Amino acid sequence: MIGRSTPVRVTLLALGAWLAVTLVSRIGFGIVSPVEVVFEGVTRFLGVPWVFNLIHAAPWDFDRYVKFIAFGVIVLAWLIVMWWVTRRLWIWRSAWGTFATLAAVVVIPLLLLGLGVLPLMGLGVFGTATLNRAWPPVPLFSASVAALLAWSSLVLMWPDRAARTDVSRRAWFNVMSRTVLGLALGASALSRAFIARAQALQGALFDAVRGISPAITPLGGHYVVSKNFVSPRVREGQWRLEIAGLVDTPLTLDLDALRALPSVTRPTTLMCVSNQVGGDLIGTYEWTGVRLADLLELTGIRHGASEIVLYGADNYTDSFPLDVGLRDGTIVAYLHNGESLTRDHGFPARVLVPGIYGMKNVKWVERIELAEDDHIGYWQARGWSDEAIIKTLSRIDMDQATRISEGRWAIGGVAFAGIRGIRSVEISIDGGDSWQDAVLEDARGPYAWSRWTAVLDEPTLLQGVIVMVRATDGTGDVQTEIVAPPLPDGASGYHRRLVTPSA
Ligand SMILES: Nc1nc2c(c(=O)[nH]1)N[C@H]1C(S)=C(S)[C@@H](COP(=O)(O)O)O[C@H]1N2
Ligand SMILES: [Mo]
Repeated sequence: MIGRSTPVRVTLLALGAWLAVTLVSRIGFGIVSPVEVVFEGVTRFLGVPWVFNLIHAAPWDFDRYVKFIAFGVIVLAWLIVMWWVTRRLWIWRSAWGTFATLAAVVVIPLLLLGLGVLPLMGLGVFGTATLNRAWPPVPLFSASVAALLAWSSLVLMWPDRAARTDVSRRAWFNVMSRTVLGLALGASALSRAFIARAQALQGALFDAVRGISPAITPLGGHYVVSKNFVSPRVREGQWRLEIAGLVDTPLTLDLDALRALPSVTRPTTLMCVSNQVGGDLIGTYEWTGVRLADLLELTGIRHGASEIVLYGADNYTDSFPLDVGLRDGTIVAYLHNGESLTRDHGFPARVLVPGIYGMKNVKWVERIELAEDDHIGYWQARGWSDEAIIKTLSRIDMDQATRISEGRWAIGGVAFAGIRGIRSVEISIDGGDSWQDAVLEDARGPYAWSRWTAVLDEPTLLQGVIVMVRATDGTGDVQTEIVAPPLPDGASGYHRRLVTPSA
């Protein structure tokens, strides 16, 4: 049964198992894999935008497969080297000694990687500074150690080698199983401590930076935009929401009926299409309301419906495609930050639709109509974009840095890319020649902006320094530096600001 090709087979098996575990935990649980950490680091370290250009030129979502294939090749090479080394190892006559030798072969390269190579690349210990996730690499690196130990023991126990050692399979199994168990327990305790510490440090940093936007905009702090000189006053008792058009059973709700339906609460960032680079027509409230998908569940959707048209009490209309309306984040909201909507924000109810600009988030909404064809809304008739997909934005919130420790000063701001999310934020102090990673705070939810902070050292700052910021969205696309005005589909370009130390 066991022939010459066994080591190769065992190696491939171990590699396959390892990749399977990594893929399942990535796709199923969103746990960032060491594959991505290393890939991210290598590409960033080598500064090879062409790698990404190549990947993004592919017509399908090639990106993640390239990462896994590339990393698979690296792991395979490593396994082959280890197999070669273990074959030539001096095998002691005790299970522990043999085990220690093997463990060193496996663990030392991992420690070198985690404590040496990755920090040197600026990715933090075990890659903890990457991808906005401080902890997942730690348990996964530990799992990799365990998997590789298991593999190495298989190599050791293949017959022609076993024949030359006094270590019994049972002794070997005992040692190995105990170590793997210990490793797993230790790693989970370690990573829990790590999470707590990282969160505390991060929280303290964001609290310390003066002038940074709060993650949730306090009531009254949100921008207000409407076509009206004075906001319409809608009487609660007279207000009705009609859902009509291509539905099976049209529905009319008063405010009590809307409030009685199951609701959701979501931090959602709204941004006006006319927001300038660095502008403040952006804010994040926690909105509460009923999912539009749930409302359309009640009415049914007739064949042929492809567009949702909204009508406000101020003769305002706008529309978006049906599939955008059916997104989880699209709601008919009646509370912001736990309180009834103010008149300016659309009392008694308004629509929130993540991913597209503010104008599509119709306030004082009275009628939701399913239609067959696209509809030209109020602003579209005036030349503004109909698709209105939010462009990636990043903003520096202050022009005075906060001193956080001896010789170190911090600035910060927000970044937003609609439903694509923010993967990373970088700043440049040399006009864009080089970029340094900012610390990213976890967004409060998939529809909310992310806050960032970055540290500047004193000599840089003293004379005043022009800081530039750019973000990378959740799909890996870097914010465009091409300058565009707000009309017709939103401003773009990098925000820059002269920063000095605070008095
Ligand atoms: N009924 C109605 N809804 C409207 C508008 C309007 O003029 N009338 N303005 C839109 C625009 S352009 C923006 S940016 C957002 C602003 O929402 P906010 O004032 O709650 O921040 O509302 C949108 N919804
Ligand atoms: Mo807007």
